[in-house]
Amino acid sequence: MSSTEDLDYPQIIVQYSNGFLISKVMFTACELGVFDLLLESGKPLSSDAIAACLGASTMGMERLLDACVGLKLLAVEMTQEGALYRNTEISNIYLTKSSPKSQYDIMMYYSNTVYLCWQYLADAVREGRNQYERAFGISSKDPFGAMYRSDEEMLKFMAGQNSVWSICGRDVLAAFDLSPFTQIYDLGGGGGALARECVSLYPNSTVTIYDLPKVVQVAKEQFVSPEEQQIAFHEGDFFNDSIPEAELYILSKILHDWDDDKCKQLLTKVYKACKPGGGVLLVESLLNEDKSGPAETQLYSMNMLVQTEGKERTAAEYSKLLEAAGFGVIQVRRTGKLYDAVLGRK
Ligand code: ASE
Repeated sequence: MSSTEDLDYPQIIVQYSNGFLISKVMFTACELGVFDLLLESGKPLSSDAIAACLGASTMGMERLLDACVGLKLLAVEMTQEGALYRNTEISNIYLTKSSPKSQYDIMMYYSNTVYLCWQYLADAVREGRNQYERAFGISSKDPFGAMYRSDEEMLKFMAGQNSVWSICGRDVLAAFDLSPFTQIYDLGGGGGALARECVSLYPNSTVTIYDLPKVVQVAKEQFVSPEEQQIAFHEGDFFNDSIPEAELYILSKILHDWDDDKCKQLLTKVYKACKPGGGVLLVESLLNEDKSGPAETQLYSMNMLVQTEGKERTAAEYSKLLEAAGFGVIQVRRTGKLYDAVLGRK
């Protein structure tokens, strides 16, 4: 019998109960700058030295560091001067702020924003709607009005979304040969990390990030440099403003924010704007057709419940939405990573 089936010691239940403790330890070590300090120092450090550098208690820091060792986020070696801590390879790559593949920003968004919404998961399930009113005392009518309730929150969201593309962007863009499309719009492209991956993978393409004016402003100021000449911007609200003509539209983690009606409305608009022979690329985390998994996607769908008006969907569900909007040939590619790709052609 495998440990997950042992009824005397239900390993899986214990593991799931402790799941949030694991997340919070990792988020906290990131937030306090443990991994950054150990990267910069270039040599293993004692808990006293780490605590002193980061302005933390020695007692609290030692416990946090030991927990990170247990979680394999740090390594420890015993010396005559006592225990010395260093980053593991994976921590250097993904948990330090400065690494090109850093997941720091998405973790800070999870730890400080998503976490607070999940406090009201039971209410979200009872009511079938997001929990901004309970979590932050703000109206939940317009989810992006709520998510972008301050410039700081908007920036944290944009940075968080960008960090995801540093690990998944290439795979979703390479899932199809997009080289025939040179004129591309990334609708809701935010901080531009996916646009950047796109122009690097397809050097003949130009990607225009279409997003709300305040998002575009921050993207220009903080995320995309003017030297990146293959990336352009267009300010607008894709539900209420016009969408310019292009060969390919990328909708990356957009449809999962909205209900079927809004998705059809947006896709119909995209279809009308699209050049004949062009297409739309949906980048989403796909549920299995019987909705039996993947667990990560199911959990993301719970997150869409507490934070948005949308849900994660199956490939067949996305295909139906695309067909309803007029798109013809529809192809699905699973990447084996968090996000998958669906291409619809006009
Ligand atoms: C959205 C994406 C996210 C809207 C709200 C969000 C993410 C977190 N909150 O389009 C990133 C993806 N992660 C999850 C849990 O869905």
